[in-house]
Amino acid sequence: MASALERRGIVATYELHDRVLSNRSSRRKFARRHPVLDELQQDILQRLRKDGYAVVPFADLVGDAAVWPELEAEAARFAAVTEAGLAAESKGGEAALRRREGKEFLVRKYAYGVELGLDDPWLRLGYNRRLLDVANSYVGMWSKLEYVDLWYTPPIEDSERKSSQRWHRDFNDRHLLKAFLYLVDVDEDTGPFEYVAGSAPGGELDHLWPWRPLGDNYPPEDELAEKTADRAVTFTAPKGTIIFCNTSGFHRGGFAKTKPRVLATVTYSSPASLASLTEPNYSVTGAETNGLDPEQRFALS
Ligand SMILES: O=C(O)CCC(=O)C(=O)O
Repeated sequence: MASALERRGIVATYELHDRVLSNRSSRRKFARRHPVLDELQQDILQRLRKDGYAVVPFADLVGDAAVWPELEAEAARFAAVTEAGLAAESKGGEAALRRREGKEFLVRKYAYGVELGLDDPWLRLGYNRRLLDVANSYVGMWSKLEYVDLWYTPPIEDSERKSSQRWHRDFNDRHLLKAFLYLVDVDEDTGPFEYVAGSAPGGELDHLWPWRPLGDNYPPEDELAEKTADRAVTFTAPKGTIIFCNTSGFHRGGFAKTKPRVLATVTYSSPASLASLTEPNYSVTGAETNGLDPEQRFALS
């Protein structure tokens, strides 16, 4: 009973912040300082509005040729450390690998409660204006950068999908945009990300087990597959591919069979979500955000 009441309180807080409090003021901020999107960003936005996802090569969107080699090298370092840790664990040893309850099948670089400097390459990816302007335009307000991480998903022998390897909607916001950056080539055996086109709120399939704050978001896999078969997209793609998507629509991934998957992920949420349903996984050290644009400062605050 207490927990049902608590849930109702959280849902009411979310709706209040979405309609009246934080999101309204965030929408106003966006209306006052509209980003100017180039042709590629506008195209991404249109695809996001139509299907709930858009795929783009990192090099085309970010453009700065120095950034990709740095991210690739950082990712390779993380993969090497993780693989050494996994090897030690398999021999009965201990390794300081970060995992989260319920999603133990993948290893995270940061997980939760990490302090990051503004020069952190993954944080920089999250507050890069090329991505942030797409996110803010999609949600129609200044968004918050809620989560920044690098994931290593080892291949597993398990034949059964678990948690986010199964079709689900993220429970924590209807104004949600994630960007997944593949750091290795991803094929069918590498646990590709998958998405049901048109299933985000406002899409043609939003009526299927519709999104609700804190909703019951894992329908039976076979029923969902039956109803959405022709709309499910599997993102096999080379490294250096960004997948933007609203994960309040149906998605799944990370069911790696024979090869590890390495990807970076950043999440943009509305302020209402942070007021009720989520917490950022990082804090920024040094309070050095003064040199950033107001949109970036807001995203990191
Ligand atoms: O690992 C994947 O491909 C799925 C990730 C996911 O479900 C999420 O980030 O919400």
